[in-house]
Amino acid sequence: MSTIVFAAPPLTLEERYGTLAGAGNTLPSMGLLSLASVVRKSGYKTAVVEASSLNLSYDETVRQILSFSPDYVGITATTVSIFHAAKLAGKIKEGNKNIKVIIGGSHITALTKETLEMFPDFDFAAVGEGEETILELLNAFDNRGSFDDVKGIAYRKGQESGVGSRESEEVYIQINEKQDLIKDLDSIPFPAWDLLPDFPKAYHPVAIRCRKYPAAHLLTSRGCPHRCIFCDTSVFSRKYRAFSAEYILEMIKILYNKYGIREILFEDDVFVIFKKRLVEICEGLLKENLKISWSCLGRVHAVKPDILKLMKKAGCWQIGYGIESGDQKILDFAKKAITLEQVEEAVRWTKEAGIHTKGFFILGFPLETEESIINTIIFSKRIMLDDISANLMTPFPGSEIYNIADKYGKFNKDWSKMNMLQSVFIPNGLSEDKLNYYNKKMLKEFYLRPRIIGNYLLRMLENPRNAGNFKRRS
Ligand code: B12
Repeated sequence: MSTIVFAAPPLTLEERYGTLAGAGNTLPSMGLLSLASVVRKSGYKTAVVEASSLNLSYDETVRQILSFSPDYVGITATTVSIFHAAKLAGKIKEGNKNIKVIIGGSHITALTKETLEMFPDFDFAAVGEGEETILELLNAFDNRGSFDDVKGIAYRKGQESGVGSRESEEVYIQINEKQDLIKDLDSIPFPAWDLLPDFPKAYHPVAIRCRKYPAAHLLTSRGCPHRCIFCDTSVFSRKYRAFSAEYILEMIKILYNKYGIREILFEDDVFVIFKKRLVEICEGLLKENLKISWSCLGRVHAVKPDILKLMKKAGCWQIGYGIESGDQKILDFAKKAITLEQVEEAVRWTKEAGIHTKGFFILGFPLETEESIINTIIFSKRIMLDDISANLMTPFPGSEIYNIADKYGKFNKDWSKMNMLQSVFIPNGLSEDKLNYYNKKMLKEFYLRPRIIGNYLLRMLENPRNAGNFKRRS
């Protein structure tokens, strides 16, 4: 059987978090852990090289990858890391030109053709959900079969069996039929955490999103039924599928017992929406009596006091709400399908249940004005939030706004700048300086208040690592 190494490309914390690099997130890619687990179950040799989490250089990443003598390397990339993925692919081929490089993840799924055209060192693309696709593709490689029937891939037709970049007049990008979404997510084996060197010690979330250590994150559902125009839904679509409560509790027990994990971050787009499953998870956690704390992301329209109380009892300490804007006109344009009243109510109920609240905001939507941004700043301070994150609007490939942003302002489509720190989109009537000014102002005005500073001091007393984590990489 052949060997496939999965890798996340080198992408430094500075590139992702700018001046907040010290508090950055180094959690591993759940996609790669899932893919590695799936191919291993089918008998392939595999390994995971998390260059981004471990802050590896290109040379070190390539050295580690080649040390496994792989036949194939699978790289994952979002838009901001696609150039890093291409550079890594080139360096792998310098090391061994026979290795086939497969690229997967959100960017290649959203912009398949132009990305393959731009980066010749990617031999194959996995478009969308990858578990079925990678097995079909490895099977076609190993059996020297045709790629025509492999669902969910794209490649250079006419060059697929050659190595490197053989030039041919007839070469064109072939995008095969879409892969079917996996019907029963519980059929996927548990993520291959055991393949991560130094797990969990070397992998941590953003400092302010964690209370206990060590911590791990989970994705317990795929797809989101909502239509927010800024969200890239290209990989899992709007069709919602979920792992069962039993599957999730089993994963948590493995993390708790085998790896000593004491905090879980549920990163699902829609963790709180399906109440029956949420209740089962909470009751399961209470029954198992695990000493974990956890946080999740939530939609304000989906929470009610009773479920919040149960979540608190089961260990939930923070909910991060996608609030986006404090101006209803902007929320409506963004198709967020929530009202400011719902936001206020959900945040109040969450606080009353004893759960910390974090608000995610975006500044610089189309139609945004100084007035609407000021409304957002005032709103963020008025409601009972404990933490906020305020990012500049970035129209990501795969989101509705990517295709319409040009109509509403100046849009720089340079993928390498799409890290939400730089202003790639400037709405008509605003300027880059204004956006940066208000972004800083929002954070400063929110955090430099006695209630928030007091909260932070308490959290540091509770766990001094909450302070240390900020300093670690600065
Ligand atoms: C958790 C998460 C994070 C974590 C990532 C931890 C980590 N190391 O992965 C953190 C908080 C660090 C993060 C950061 C960022 N994120 Co993020 N994140 C997510 C989130 C919520 C879940 C990702 C996940 O685990 N999915 C589950 C796994 C199973 O899916 P997957 O990774 O897509 O992998 C599957 C397929 O894509 C495919 N696949 C992927 N790679 C490969 C490779 C091969 C070889 C093959 C065959 C298949 C394959 O198969 C996998 C299994 O089906 C997604 C939204 C979402 N629901 O997916 C956003 C998302 C990926 N993030 C996004 C963004 C924008 C960012 C940031 C730029 C934001 C920022 N400034 O902080 C950074 C960039 C980080 C980076 N390294 O590139 C966007 C990407 C949009 C885009 N076009 O680029 C998403 C899609 C959110 C959205 N809906 O808009 N993120």
